[in-house]
Amino acid sequence: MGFLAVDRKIATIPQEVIARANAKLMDAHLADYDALAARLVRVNIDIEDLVEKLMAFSVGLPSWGMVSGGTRYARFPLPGEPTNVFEKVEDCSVVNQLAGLTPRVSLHFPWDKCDDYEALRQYTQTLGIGFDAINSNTFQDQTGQKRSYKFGSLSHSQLATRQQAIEHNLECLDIGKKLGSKALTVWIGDGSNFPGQVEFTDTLERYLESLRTVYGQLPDDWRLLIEHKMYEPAFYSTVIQDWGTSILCAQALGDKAQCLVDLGHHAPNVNIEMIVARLSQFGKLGGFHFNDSKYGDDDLDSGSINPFQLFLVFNELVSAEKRAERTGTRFTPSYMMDQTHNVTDPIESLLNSARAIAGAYVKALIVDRDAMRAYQEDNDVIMAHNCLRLAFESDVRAALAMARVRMGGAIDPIAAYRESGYRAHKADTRKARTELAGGIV
Ligand code: RM4
Ligand code: MN
Ligand code: MN
Repeated sequence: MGFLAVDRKIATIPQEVIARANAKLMDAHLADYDALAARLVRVNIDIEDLVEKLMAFSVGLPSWGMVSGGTRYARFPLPGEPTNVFEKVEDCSVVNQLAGLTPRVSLHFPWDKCDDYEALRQYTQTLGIGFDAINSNTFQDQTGQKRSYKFGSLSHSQLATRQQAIEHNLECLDIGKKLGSKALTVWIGDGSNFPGQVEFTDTLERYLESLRTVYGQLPDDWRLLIEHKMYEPAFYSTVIQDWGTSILCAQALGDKAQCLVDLGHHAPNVNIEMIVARLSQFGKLGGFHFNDSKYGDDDLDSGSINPFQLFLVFNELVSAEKRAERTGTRFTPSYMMDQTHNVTDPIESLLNSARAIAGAYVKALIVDRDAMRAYQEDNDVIMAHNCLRLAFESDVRAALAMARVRMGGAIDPIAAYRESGYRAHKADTRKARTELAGGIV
């Protein structure tokens, strides 16, 4: 099999560094690729189709995940981490260069505020990166802010606080329009910590009323993504606590409102892949925040804890894609990551995550759906289940590596990244991020 590196015009890591790293692994990679191709031929799958699909697949990076995060207790900064949105975008382009598949960044305001959005747009474009959904933040107070969000934002009991939260979302829309984003993700921390603290119906009613104003200003080709979360920071009740409330709100608002599923925002053991199926069946699956978790909203690297769940989610996505093809409808959820990197270099975590997400997608693509359907009709449980198991247990790494190589990326992204000395160089040239306070991101 040949090897066709795209000549990328812009690269943050010198392309010869990647080429040198790849040269060491190329023979083994091509042998693995041929072996995988031969195995897939036996089940009537052309590996070239898979690589093509992979190259067309993409997932957005979280700007807030580019810096080292922390827990409630502490944050341990990483020398060379970005200190502003331009540097965050620069690191995103490194991830994209090495791993491919991550050509967009999702910004979070006011964290990513800057003085010149046109300059940001142009800079981002030269690095081959585009903008995914813009995220608003009314779950924290910002310096100089008139009213506090301590007791809520879009659902706050006082109109003036709700108004302030609405205005922040409208400002996010304006920034997003300047940058060329096409979606606004709204996640609120509103809720209560004690029974009796709020009236459930009133808070949701106020939330909807506020969001209607934001929705009213949404351009026609945008969508409003509603992100639910079971708890935290509100520990007794959350206003948008689950996908049920999320879909009700999306339906009440209109066609441009859809639901965003963050994998870490559910109770343990919840069947998330089924939520995905339900939302897509009713045209309300708008996007994802990929991450992994063991206990709560841990924001760990995608695929690091429960790769089978990630695969099952993609199994539903591929089946929804196929249904859309059959019915001539559009199915275009926005895939994004939402991770916090407390003890790893964010670039390395995101490289691993891109591989895990794309891997789950390819495995979902090789599920023998016709056979599975026949077994389902026949109630042949073990064989239907095995259609999933066999796909999940396949080693598809060579297909992923080939997609990366063809996009100018690395066979082993982390090895190439380490060989480049990128972070050490940034530690010398970027100013240090000093605030040491705890905090999720
Ligand atoms: C929340 C939620 C949001 C993200 C913030 C930082 O838990 O996942 O998507 O914007 O964290
Ligand atoms: Mn999220
Ligand atoms: Mn979260």
